[in-house]
Amino acid sequence: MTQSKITRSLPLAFAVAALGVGAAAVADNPAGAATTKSIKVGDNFFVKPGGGTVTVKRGTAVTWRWAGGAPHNVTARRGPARFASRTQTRGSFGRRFNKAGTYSLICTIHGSAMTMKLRVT
Ligand SMILES: [Cu+2]
Repeated sequence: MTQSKITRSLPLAFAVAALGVGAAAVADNPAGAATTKSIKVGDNFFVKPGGGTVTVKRGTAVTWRWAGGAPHNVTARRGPARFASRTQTRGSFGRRFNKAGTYSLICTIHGSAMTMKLRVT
């Protein structure tokens, strides 16, 4: 009885949390395109082995999440803005992208072996 009540209430809790995030994002972006995107930081790649391109809409809050054990960073070498995370072995780094354009990102520890592109449309 108690067990099934807990199980049923969990999806509602997630839905409420998602609504809260959505409301905050919309406030930052009246155009209504705001969303979130999570990108994996592995050993030694972004997204997936071989890297890749991730496309998001303007206003998206992108979060890179460290999933491996080696030290990495997220550094923008080209694009509408420059930014860099700390070099870290765990945790995350987040940034909201409000300008359209393509960012060339690299981990400065692993160089050309660890790159990705982020397209903001
Ligand atoms: Cu790296």
